[in-house]
Amino acid sequence: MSRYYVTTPIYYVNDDPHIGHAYTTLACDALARFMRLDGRDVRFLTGTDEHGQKVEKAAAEKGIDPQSFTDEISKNFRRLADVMNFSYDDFIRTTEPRHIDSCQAIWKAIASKQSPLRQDNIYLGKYAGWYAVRDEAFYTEGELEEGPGGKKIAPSGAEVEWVEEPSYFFRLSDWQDALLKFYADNPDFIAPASRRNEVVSFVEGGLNDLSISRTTFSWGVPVPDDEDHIMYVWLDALTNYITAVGHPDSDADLWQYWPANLHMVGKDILRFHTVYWPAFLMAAGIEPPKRVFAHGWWTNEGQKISKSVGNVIDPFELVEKYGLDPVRYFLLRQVPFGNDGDFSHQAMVHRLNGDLANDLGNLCQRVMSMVFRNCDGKIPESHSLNATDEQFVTAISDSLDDLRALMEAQAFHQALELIWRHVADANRYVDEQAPWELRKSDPPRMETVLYTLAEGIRNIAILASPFMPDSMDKVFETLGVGEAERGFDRLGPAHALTSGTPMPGKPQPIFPRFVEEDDG
Ligand code: ME8
Repeated sequence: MSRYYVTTPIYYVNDDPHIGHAYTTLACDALARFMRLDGRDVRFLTGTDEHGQKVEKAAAEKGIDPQSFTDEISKNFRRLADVMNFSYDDFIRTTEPRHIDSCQAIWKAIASKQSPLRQDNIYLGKYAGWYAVRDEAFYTEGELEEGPGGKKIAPSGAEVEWVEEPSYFFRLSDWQDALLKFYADNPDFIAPASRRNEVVSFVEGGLNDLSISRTTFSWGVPVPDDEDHIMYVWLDALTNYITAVGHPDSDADLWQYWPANLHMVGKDILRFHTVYWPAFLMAAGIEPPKRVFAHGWWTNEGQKISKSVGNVIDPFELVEKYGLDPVRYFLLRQVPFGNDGDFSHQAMVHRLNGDLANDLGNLCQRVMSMVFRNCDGKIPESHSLNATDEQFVTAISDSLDDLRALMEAQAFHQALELIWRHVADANRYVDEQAPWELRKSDPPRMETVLYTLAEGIRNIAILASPFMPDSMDKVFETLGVGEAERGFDRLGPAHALTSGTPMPGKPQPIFPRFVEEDDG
């Protein structure tokens, strides 16, 4: 069975989860569910990034020791994953012993080997330069801008501070050609294409050696054989992706999942994943991941989301207000994946009442209610299907190849568009066949039409379930489709519904319309 290993970024525990975190993990969840239904052996990893100055500072501000602080906040990310119905296989925390061991092992592996220019990969020096705690990143003078009050600001908008301390360096500058060759040999490594160009020109511009240890605080993984230093939090964090599949034990069963098929990240952390990470791995003698996709940024009603503006979107509140699957649908449908997107109440309600309540919800409710009322609460006989009936259903099952290609490209919005074309076809078929008019004039034809529609809905539900698993499970239950019969191998006429299967009860609407509360 072919393996599929997909990862989310591990989120900083300096603050509570927000819509951006939910978004990235949701995209991975839809992929993981899709690949599982497609018969692949999936490993889906998420977790929390718990070391570093930013987390240490946040704990100190609350007057709590960093370990207890991270224990608390990490739970909120796990709760988010559960509330959002994320099907992760492992939740890693960088404070776990397995991860500390793995970080020290990668450090030793890098240090024990030479760079392509035959120098030590790691050397001791002194860092004197700018650091942004918010980004946990080093910046050169040339990258900084003048902010309000003459303060120096990183391109991300984060404030920087001057840091001078002894530090180990990774000889990143020696890896420039190896990286450029890797990008050229693996054209799909960085997606979307515009991001790829951005990274290639950055690396072509030349690379500085990277400071990979800190000495002025202590919340981190100790550098092997030098207790004055802790490892730079990004080297620590990136290593989570291999820790979780057994590193440094290359005999572990889990190690079969490496290299990862996909690291999903936001555009803010592209450079760490496509420059530093493959360089660290090559230096340690480990194969780099197959692909990194950097998605875009959400704003709230046109405004940048920020705590100081007070417009942070709480994913728990969204789910409470609109329902889980509408939120899952909206986030993946509204914005071409890779682009920036804007969250607005109006757009959310428009999708919920349009695509979900009207198009898919009404289709299911109309058809299932007619079956329930007119066919004795059982899946009707199919009698003889004509060419229109057959084409209507097989067009749905035959679209799996196209859908798979879209998912492999992380084009979630197009995948949903494709499924919704089937929904539109189904609604057209209902209107054209008008089963309600056949009830008296031609009852067997009415049964055939309702059977065909139920079968169309079954196929649509299989394709849509990676995106909206709970709602599609309700559809399967109404149709009497068992849990083991919901995979992609059940698509198409060979596994069609069995006539006479009883429906469990009166069908209930799956997507109720969102009605504005009357303020007046
Ligand atoms: O960067 N829109 O963690 P982090 C879309 N610990 N996505 C958003 C978003 C927004 N407005 N805001 C955040 C870190 N995200 C590191 C990662 S990985 C080895 C270490 C998402 O908590 C997006 O995926 O700051 C972004 O990359 C991530 O949250 C940053 O999460």
